[in-house]
Amino acid sequence: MHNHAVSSDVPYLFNDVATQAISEVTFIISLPPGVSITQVSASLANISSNGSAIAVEDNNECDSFTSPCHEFATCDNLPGVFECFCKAGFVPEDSLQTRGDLVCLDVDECLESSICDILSSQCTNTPGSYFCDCLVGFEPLLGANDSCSDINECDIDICDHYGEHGKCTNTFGSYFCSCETGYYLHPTTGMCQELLQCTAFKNVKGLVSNLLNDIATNGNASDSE
Ligand SMILES: [Ca+2]
Ligand SMILES: [Ca+2]
Repeated sequence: MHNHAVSSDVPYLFNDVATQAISEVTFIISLPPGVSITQVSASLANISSNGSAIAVEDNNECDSFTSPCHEFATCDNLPGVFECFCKAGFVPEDSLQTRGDLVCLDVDECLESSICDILSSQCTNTPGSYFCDCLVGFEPLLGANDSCSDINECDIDICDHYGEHGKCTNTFGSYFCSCETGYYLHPTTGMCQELLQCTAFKNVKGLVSNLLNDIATNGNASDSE
C-alpha cells in the first residue's frame, strides 16, 4: 500500500505505484487516491481508463534518437521512467546520481600495477578499456590477452653476419651474438676467426724447443743460437 504526497506540478513516477504488465509496453496501474491521470501521463501515451485502474502504453525514452543517458551509460526503459547504468569499464562519478544526471567516468585500469606484466609490456588506458603493448623484444602471446612472450631472435639466424663460427644466445627481452670457443670477433671483418698463437710466441717456443734439444744432445747449449 502506497501513500504518497503528490503535488500537481511534480510528475508522478510509475515505480512508486503497483504496476501489472500486460505486454512489453502496456501495463495497468492502480492509482493511489489523489493521483490523477494528468499527473502520471507526462511520459505516457495511449492512456485508457477502466474505472479505478488505467491501462497505459509506456513511452520508451531509450528509443529516442538522442539517449537521455550519459554517453558512457546504457539506458534501461521502465514503465513510466527510464534508468541509466554505466557501461562496463566506467563508474558513476557520484553514486547518488541516477537517470539523466548520471555521469560515467572511465576506470583507469593501468593504475592497477598487476594489470599488465611490467617486465614485458606497457599499459595504455582507453575510454572503457585498456590494452597491454608489448615492449621491444616481446610479442603478443597467442590465445592469452594482455600477455607478451619473449621473442627468440635466434630462430631467425640473426647472428649469421658473425660467420660460420658465430653463435646466437637468446635472452629474456633480447639476445646477443658471440663467437664459438677458440674463435674471436675480428675487428675489421666483423666475423669470427680462429684464435691463433701469435708469431712472436711461436718463435720463442721454437727457440726454447731447440735449446732443450741441444741440452739433451750435447749437454750444453750451442753457441750458435
Ligand atoms: Ca579505461
Ligand atoms: Ca629474446
